[in-house]
Amino acid sequence: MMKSLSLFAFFCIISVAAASTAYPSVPGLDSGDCGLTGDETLLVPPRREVYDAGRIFDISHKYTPELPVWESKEGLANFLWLAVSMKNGSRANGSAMQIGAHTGTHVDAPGHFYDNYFDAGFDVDSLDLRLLNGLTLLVDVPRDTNITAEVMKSLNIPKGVNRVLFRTLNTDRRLMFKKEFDTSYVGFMEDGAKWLVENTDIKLVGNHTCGRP
Ligand SMILES: *[C@@H]1O[C@H](CO)[C@@H](O)[C@H](O)[C@H]1NC(C)=O
Ligand SMILES: *[C@@H]1O[C@H](CO)[C@@H](O)[C@H](O)[C@H]1NC(C)=O
Ligand SMILES: *[C@@H]1O[C@H](CO)[C@@H](O)[C@H](O)[C@H]1NC(C)=O
Ligand SMILES: CC(=O)N[C@H]1CO[C@H](CO)[C@@H](O)[C@@H]1O
Repeated sequence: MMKSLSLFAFFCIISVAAASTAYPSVPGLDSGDCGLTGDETLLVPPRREVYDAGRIFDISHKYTPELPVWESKEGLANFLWLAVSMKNGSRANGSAMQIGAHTGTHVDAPGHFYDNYFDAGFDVDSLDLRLLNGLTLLVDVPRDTNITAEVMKSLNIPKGVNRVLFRTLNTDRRLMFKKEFDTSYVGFMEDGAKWLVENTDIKLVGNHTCGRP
């Protein structure tokens, strides 16, 4: 038992250093908190965002009632409830939730934009897991523009790079922490997306990939 405790403490130190430089943490989530208080009677859930000294990052946003929802002012609101509870005599606590599949950190299925793909059953399970996991290039996009063909060209992303996470003005504006959906978010313009497909080896794009008309 003691051995596994010190291992947790070790991970914790690493994640504090790495998380502060690599990814804006979720507010209210202290990534330095490794769930150990020294007092073993006090239970604190371990929540880590960085693993193995930066080999794996958890970049998902926490689902909270304030998380923005597409074109809504209300945010996610009461999406989670205790359907059965021990306090009411059940053997276990069981939560239920209701959210749109396009909410928070998610991947778009091929059927999201193409009806024929939807009808043919191209759901997220049809995506290649090898593509969804692995080495990813984090690229900073100039903050005064949407992602156009010209911007894509200027980023000079080398051939052979398959996964790219685009960090944009959205991050600086902390849009994912604003309850009211903000339509002025930065995203790919159609010519930017076309340039990417025609001139790079990128197969996985992180963040806003919705083409603007
Ligand atoms: C179980 O549900 C009760 C409410 O009925 C709650 O007070 C308690 O914290 C829950 N326990 C766990 C382990 O989630
Ligand atoms: C327990 O059951 C009562 C009566 O059905 C209900 O009003 C209450 O919300 C329930 N509490 C929980 C935690 O499930
Ligand atoms: C990106 O495009 C959106 C929609 O046209 C616009 O509201 C926003 O201001 C643009 N952002 C930048 C930085 O140009
Ligand atoms: C990695 C990255 O750029 N994430 C950003 C995606 O866009 C939201 C806003 O919609 C930002 O809050 C994220 O930081």
